[in-house]
Amino acid sequence: MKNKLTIGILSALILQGMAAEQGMNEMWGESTVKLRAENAARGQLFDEGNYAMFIHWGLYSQLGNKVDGKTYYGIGEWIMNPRMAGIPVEEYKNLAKTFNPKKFDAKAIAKLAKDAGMKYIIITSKHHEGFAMYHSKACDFNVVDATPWAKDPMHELAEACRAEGLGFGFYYSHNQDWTFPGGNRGPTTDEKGNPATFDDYFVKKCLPQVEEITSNYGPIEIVWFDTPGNMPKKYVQQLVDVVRKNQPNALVSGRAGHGLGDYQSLGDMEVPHKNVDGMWESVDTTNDSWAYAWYDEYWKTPKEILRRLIACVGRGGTYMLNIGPRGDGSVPERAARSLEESGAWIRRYPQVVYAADASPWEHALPWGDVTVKGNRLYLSVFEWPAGGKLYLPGLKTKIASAKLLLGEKSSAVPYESAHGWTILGLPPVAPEKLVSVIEIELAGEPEVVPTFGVDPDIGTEILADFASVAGAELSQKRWMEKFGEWKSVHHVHDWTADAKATFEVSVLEPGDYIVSLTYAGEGRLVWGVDVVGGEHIQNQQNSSHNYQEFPIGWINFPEPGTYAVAVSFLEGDPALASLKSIHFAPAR
Ligand code: JFZ
Repeated sequence: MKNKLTIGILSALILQGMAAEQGMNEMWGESTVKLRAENAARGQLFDEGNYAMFIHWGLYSQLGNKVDGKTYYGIGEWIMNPRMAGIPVEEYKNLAKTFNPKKFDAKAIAKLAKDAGMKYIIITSKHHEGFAMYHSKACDFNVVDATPWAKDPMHELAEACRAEGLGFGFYYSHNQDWTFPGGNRGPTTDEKGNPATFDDYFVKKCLPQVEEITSNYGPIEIVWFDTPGNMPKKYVQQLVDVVRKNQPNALVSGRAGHGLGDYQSLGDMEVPHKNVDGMWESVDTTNDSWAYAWYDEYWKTPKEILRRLIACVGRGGTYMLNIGPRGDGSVPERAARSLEESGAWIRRYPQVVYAADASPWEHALPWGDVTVKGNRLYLSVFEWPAGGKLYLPGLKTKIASAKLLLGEKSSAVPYESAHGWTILGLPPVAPEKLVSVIEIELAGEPEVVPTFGVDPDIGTEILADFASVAGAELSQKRWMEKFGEWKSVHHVHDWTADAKATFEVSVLEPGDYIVSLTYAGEGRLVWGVDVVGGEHIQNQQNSSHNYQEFPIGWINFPEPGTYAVAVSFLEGDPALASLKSIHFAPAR
């Protein structure tokens, strides 16, 4: 559909300055922006808030991954574990004698979460190593009875959250307890040398502590049980029953075990590539460790936080992002800065995140991602097109209006359709430093053809998750970069002679495109790429243990339309050849 003015003329109007169009602040979801814990329905902060703060803070934080002068690389809350420093139980328990977090400031942390745009905080009440960060009467290995600080930070933090209108909840490691007799991976005998069973741990510590954290800190948003391992269902059920009894409005995390959680917790540090149905969350961290690690200065930028948050919302879920306060209770300043800057953006565009629904494309797009509110699409543009045109493949619903937003102001965006694509005319400079937003109001329910579009302007990567595979395997591979730092890839592997990984693509602009493949493997490999029914190219390239992008060559799409592009493995070690994705870039 072509509107009355050509793209050129309207672009000129845009360049003359953003036309301030009021009416942007209609009540699309003001109530959601002002969604406060005290008036939220059960699960509303989770399901509409879509964004939360995770906090890992405990005795391990004062070590910061350094023990006797040696640094251990990996997730800091596991420092006691043999896979890290292997600290004996009694030596670890002695750490409590020096825990004195004088810089802990509950109000500042709650304000940080609020300013970040987060809707609740979940903090470690007891992690795997067994130290309770609250005043527990069930076990004196806790922050009040065992430390010189002798304060319960959780009362202050719960109160500070309430004052900011945030929800509050606890992480609790219900199966693992490395310091209490009978805890999973803990001592197998008690102080008298008598055998200790899991039941001993459960009855003496776990169950009473879950009673405590669900009784003594006011309304709880979520009890975040973790790593159930082989914990028998009867125990998990008892804990869930306690939560239901004491906190009927609380959710139980997906990691309670035996499917007894209220939602699905995905694996760590990953954002799904495809839409996921139902209530689910991704948990991630501001650097690469959950607990504070002195060396870990690799922080997510404000833009990366927004990219992962919007991707989670775009796939239909909730994003919980972690901070790891230092042993003195202070929050790493760079983490705070990224949270505050990304939070400032969310305050300008709350409609993109809060009570927003998943993208009808069901995956990210080359320039960014889409979230939905009713019949409004919010296009979050992370990579601003230099050519002044943004390409949107497969939108079938008629457009009523298209606007480039600048906070509450906006300007009309010219658009036209061609071969099932919508081409939006944009000014040469992005209006926002981090992410610019285009609002498309549709004349009805969003309906799209979710075929991957080969963007005529910027590179298009299509992950192996989206391939149809025959004669090889497609599976998710997970590994740890550093200990506990989880990565994952969906890859095509175990190739047979006539195996094919086929990608369906929509092409708007015919012509030559540079095709590259991202893969891992060993030695030199020969890959083939076919436009099914059209050109075949192949090339030999080297390979690497790590996933790396290698060019294969130019390939031609003779006219606009939908094509099948098939990747084949022709020479090399088929057992180690692991295909992660295919890339298309205009050959210009
Ligand atoms: C667990 C903890 O062991 C870790 O210390 C941290 O608290 C994290 C948030 O949760 O780690 C996990 C748990 C589950 C998976 C990966 C790491 N998983 O399902 O892939």
